[in-house]
Amino acid sequence: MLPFQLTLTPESFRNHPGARSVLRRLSEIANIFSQTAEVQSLAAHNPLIYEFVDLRDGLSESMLSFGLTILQPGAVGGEYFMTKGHFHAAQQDGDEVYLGVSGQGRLLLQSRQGEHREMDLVPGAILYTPLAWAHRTVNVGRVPLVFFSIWPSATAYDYEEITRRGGFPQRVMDQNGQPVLVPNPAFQI
Ligand code: S6P
Ligand code: ZN
Repeated sequence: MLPFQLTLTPESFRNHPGARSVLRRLSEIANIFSQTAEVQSLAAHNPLIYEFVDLRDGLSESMLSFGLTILQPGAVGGEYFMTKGHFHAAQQDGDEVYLGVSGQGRLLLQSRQGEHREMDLVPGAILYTPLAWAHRTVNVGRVPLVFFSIWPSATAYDYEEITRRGGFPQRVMDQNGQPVLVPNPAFQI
């Protein structure tokens, strides 16, 4: 492998050799939103919720993986657009760093014991997620939320545990144009 450089733009990441864009439309992640009737009403349109431009492919386990996420603005029944969220699987946990590039977001975190934290993901913010804290991002603004993430390539993913728990302890709802954290009654460890 040779040295290379990128800039913090979607185009730079998309055009990099080996980059892979993962597109998540509403139909694929419908079960993460609490308002099922509103999910149904948006089903025909099936909006793009986010794109994750992933530079994991082709990297060996001793390397770093990284990517750029572009999370669209919007809401489903008052719940802001968000990512699926994941743990990094127990046998291959790894810490992770997020860097806010543009837009206004929240990072939701939960530990394996069910503790939770929320942090602002805004331009210039550097957010450190320690091993074993699951993470989900939420766009609480009116423009796309763009952020950079970097983590050890050996890290594995666990999305199923998030589904099993009913999501994260907190949800972020739009109340009169303002993001408000509300407890998620469906959450269980
Ligand atoms: C990777 C890191 C992010 C997410 C991306 C999409 O460890 O946490 O790059 O992969 O934001 O989110 P998700 O939950 O669909 O993987
Ligand atoms: Zn992650």
